[in-house]
Amino acid sequence: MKYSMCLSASPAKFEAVPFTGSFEKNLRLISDMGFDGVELAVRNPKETDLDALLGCLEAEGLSVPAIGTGQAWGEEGLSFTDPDREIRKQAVERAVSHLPFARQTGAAVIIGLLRGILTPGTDPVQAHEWMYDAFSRCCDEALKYGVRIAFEPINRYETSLLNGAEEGLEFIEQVGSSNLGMLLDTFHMNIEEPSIEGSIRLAGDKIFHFHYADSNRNYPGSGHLDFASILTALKDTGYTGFLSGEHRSYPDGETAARKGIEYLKSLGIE
Ligand code: LER
Ligand code: MN
Repeated sequence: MKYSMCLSASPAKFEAVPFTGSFEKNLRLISDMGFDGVELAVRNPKETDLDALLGCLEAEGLSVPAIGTGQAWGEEGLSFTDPDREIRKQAVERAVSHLPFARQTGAAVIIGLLRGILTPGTDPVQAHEWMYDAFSRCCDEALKYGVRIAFEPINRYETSLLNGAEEGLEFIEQVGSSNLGMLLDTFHMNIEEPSIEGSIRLAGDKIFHFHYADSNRNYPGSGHLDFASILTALKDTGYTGFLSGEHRSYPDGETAARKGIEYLKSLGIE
């Protein structure tokens, strides 16, 4: 298994990332802990010196398996399902603007909360159509760049649009793009899935990326998820991608990241 750690290119509100502060210092720590890559959260590629970031990543020998796009929602309120057409347009443009860097790094582009929530007063069928339209456009553009899009089911307390793996897979099938797959996150799965292992097996080769956190969204080993069983199910699907740490920084970022990777590696599931 290959390991990556979620890291933001700029300060952000999202709490499930262990590291804040100096980007270069964090990269060094992450590399020293035995991670193979960094999942980079980028708010706006046009306002980020991506060449400089890439230079730092290369200096530490870290790859970029995926790019997180959720800050456009969390920090700016852009979404695929906003009732305002202009905001929907900007959300799609923002997603598309990640593609050049994704091609350069070989990263998948994650679409999680950029799909939005169901705004009060919006017809769910209409929201679904907007979402379908936005994903179709992103996938068409991404195909031109040879980039994969990883759609993330997210638990009901963060959005009411597509919470579980089964409905996520139906949506992916409906969009019908070969470059659209799924990001499964053990924290959301623990809330939404009838069986975490069963849903991993159901998603099979549509799993493009994977987030780990324990049941309490702290580092693996600090909650009640059975990671030996979860990683075995994932391995059985033939998954060869990264396990990406997206968990809280309790008791502190460095300790959490270190304990998480050490615990998962100790399970011996290669
Ligand atoms: C992002 O990967 C995620 O898991 C969400 O909880 C973001 O709100
Ligand atoms: Mn996640």
